[in-house]
Formats: sequence, C-alpha cells, structure tokens
Amino acid sequence: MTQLSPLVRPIFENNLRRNSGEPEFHQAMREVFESVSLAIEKHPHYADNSILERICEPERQIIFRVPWVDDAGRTQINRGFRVQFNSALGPYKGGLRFHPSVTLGTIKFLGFEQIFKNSLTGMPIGGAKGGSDFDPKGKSNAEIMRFCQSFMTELAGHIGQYTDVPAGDIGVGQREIGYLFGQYKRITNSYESGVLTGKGLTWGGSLVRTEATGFGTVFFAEEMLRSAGKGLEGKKVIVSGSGNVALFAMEKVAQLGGTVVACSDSSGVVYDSEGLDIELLIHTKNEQRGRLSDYARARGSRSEYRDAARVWDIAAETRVDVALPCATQNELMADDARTLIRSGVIAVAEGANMPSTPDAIRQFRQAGVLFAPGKAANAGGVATSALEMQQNASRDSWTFEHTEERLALIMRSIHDRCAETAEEYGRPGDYVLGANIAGFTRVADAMIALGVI
Ligand code: NDP
Ligand code: 2IT
Repeated sequence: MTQLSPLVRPIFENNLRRNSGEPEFHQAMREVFESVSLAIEKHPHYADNSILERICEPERQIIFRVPWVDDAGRTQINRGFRVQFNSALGPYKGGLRFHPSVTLGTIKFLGFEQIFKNSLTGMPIGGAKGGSDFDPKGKSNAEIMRFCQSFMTELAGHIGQYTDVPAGDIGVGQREIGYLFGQYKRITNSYESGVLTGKGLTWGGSLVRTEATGFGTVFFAEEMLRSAGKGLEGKKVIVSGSGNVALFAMEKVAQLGGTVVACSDSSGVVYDSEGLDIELLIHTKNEQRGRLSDYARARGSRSEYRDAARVWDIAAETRVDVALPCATQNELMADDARTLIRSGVIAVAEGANMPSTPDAIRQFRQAGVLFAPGKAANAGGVATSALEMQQNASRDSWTFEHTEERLALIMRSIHDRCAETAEEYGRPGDYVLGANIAGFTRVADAMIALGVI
C-alpha cells in the first residue's frame, strides 16, 4: 500500500478512529485521499477550513427500525438507513440498496463515492445513499410491498424534491420504487414526482433511466478505447453480475459490435464462447424474475452454466479484451486482475461501485490497462436520474433518442474531464486520479463558497 502524504495522513487516521468497523468506507476514503493530496499540494487553499474533514463527515445520518409482517403473519424487523452526505451542489441524491449485507459502513462508503460521482456529472446534485439489510430474495410481491411501505413511512419525513431524492440500487428496481412512491404520495397527499427517480413511464419516469447505468458504462469504455485509437467493435467482453447495470451494459456492448461471452449472479456463471443471447437474458431476468440457471436451461446446449464459479476465471480459458465488473464491491481481486491481464485485457470499466480492490487496481495500472473507476464510469445512472428530475420539474417527457443522446454527451464530458485532470497533474491516462480530483474540486469550491456549515 502506498504511504499517504503527510498533508492528509493525520486526517485519514483520525477518520479511521472515528468510523471504526467500517472497512469499505475506509477503503473509499483512502483512494480519494491518495488523489486529493496532490490537489492540496498544488492548491493549498483546499486544506483551509477543514474541507477534507468536513467532506468525510456526513451532514446527517438517519437509522430507523423497519417492522413488517410476512405472509405467514410473523412480524419481521429490519434496519433502514439514509446517509445524507453532502448537499453543497444540490439536493442529496443517491440510490437505496436492499441486501442482507448492508450495514451503516456500506451505506457510508456508497454515499461518499456518490458525492464525487454526482459532482463529475456536472449536474446540480449532492451525494447520499440509503437502504436496508432486508433480503428481497424469495419474498412475495406482497411482502416486498409491505416492506417498502414501512420503510417509506419512516423515510418520508426526511426526503423531498428539494431535499433528498432517492433511487434504486442493488435489490431496488422499478417495482420497489413504485411501492415507495405510492406510500410517499399517500403520506404527503401530494403528487411530488421529483422525490424519487427510476419511476415507471406512466407515473413520472424517464425513458433510458432503466438502461442508463449500463449504457453509460459502455459509453465510457468506448471513449477510453477511442482515446487509445481502439473501439469495442470485435472485442470479447466479460461482465460480472446480471442485474440492472450488467444487463444493459451487455445490450450496449452488443449494439457497438462487441461479444459478451460470460456473466454471473451470486450462484454461478454462464459462459457461451459464441456470445450470450442478451435478449433472452433480459427476458429471463426482467420478465420472469429468473436466475442465470433458468437462462442456461432456456438457451440449451449453446451455453454452459457453472454453479458456484467465478466469472473472472473464464479469462483463463479464453481471450478477454474488456472486463466490466457490474455486481458489487470488492468482487474483483488482485488474482482476478492477473488472470485478466494474462488473458490480454486492454480495458476495465466499473459498472458497480468499488468492485475492484485496491490491489487489483494496482495490477491494472502497472500493466497499462485502461481502467475506469465506478464513480466516473457508472455515473450515467445518476446523471439520467437528474434528467428525470428535469423532466419532472418541467412536466415534460423526452424521447428515447434525445435522452440517450444527452446521456452519451454527459459520459463523454465526464471522460474528458477525468482525462484532462489526469494530464494536468502529470499522470496522463490515470482515470482514478482524474475522477477523484475533478470530483473533489467542484464540491470543494462550492463548500468554500457556502461558508463553514
Ligand atoms: P441488481 O440488484 O439489479 O443486480 C445486482 C447483480 O449483482 C445481481 O446479478 C446479483 O446477483 C449480483 N450481486 C449482488 N451482490 C452480490 C454479492 N454480494 N455477491 C455476488 N453477486 C452479487 O443491482 P444493480 O445492477 O442496480 O447494481 C449493481 C452494481 O451497480 C452495484 O454496485 C450498484 O451500487 C451499482 N450501481 C447501480 C446503479 C443503478 O442505477 N442501479 C447506478 C450506479 C451504480 P444475485 O441476483 O444472485 O444477488
Ligand atoms: O450508485 C448509483 O449511482 C445509483 N445507484 C444511482 C443513484 C441515482 O440516484 O440514480
């Protein structure tokens, strides 16, 4: 691990003490500190008025009990979270994650990343994240609805179109946003469309929001490849996960002429050396709420399902040009990075939040692999959420083509902002450094302007 500069080390060490038992939050902070120390060296005023200390301290953290009754009539208890991290640039904005692994530390790492990601979009949105340790797997539709209603009964008092605008993340898609929005509307007796994003098209949603994170990740990968004189056309790609982000990343790869040969879920991997049938995959996952094993069954002998396998191991058997980790944090480790590098990988773009461990990123950097960190590459989701808010505010709805064009432009400008910042700091091609510094300086400038609050 590289030593942190003395400019930021005492702040980081103090933060470790004050946020004990939150290793993912520590990891996210450390990466930002490594980059931002260079910005402080160059522009010392960024150390004034404890900007870095303040940026690491959430403005508000809400933790609440979520009681609900299951189909057997038993009372169940979960824990709900909303961490409103930073509102210097606009109302708090960020998703809700429902997964049994969720802790306060998980939500803090995600909320912290969201500050810089939202800043990079250039749009007026602050950073937040929320969620629950509720496990949606195996729950009936009625149980999901009762849980969402109970969750929103508590959350409603803390959000609003000018205050905090949640959206989806792992385990929270359009169905959950629907139940959450319904309960908010009922509690407030007001049709406040802009309070949540990721809504359905007939009740205030935006075209392209469903596809946006995956599409945006692939737009970013394409920009990165283009800057190296290459492109996705003809490339072999593997993707981890098979949820919202992964599915639409795969769709866009196929549209741009690449071939996705493997993807995964938490149970296993599907591998098809000729390319996955993306349409069937989307149908199986989204229409049937099926698993990858169901897809493999429907696809027949053309695809191979490997129970409990790791998707990155596929790179040991076949050439892989591009990897898109789109499942969850710390899912791509140093050994996986080495496997990918040996396979010939030239680009990695993170659709998930912090999917690569610091050791894996170091491997990619040393091997000269183009590497796009999640806070830049997956920003298309939240950027399109901001476009949904714009449409809600103007009571308008845009066409698919117009909205996708806006998304593509935003991803290009994020790419260029990261690349130019990396150049400016003497580290051309270092998208991690570029994303962290460009994200940080915009928030820091606003915080300085708003005074010590
Ligand atoms: P989904 O719930 O739609 O899909 C998650 C996928 O990842 C599923 O295939 C799931 O498998 C797999 N997965 C989740 N947790 C684990 C785990 N602990 N181990 C192995 N596999 C796992 O979520 P999204 O696609 O929305 O989110 C994926 C990632 O993208 C997350 O990191 C999220 O924070 C990030 N992201 C999402 C955005 C969005 O707009 N939705 C925007 C930006 C980033 P299984 O079904 O078996 O659990
Ligand atoms: O991690 C993310 O950026 C998201 N889950 C999307 C957040 C949003 O508000 O659309």
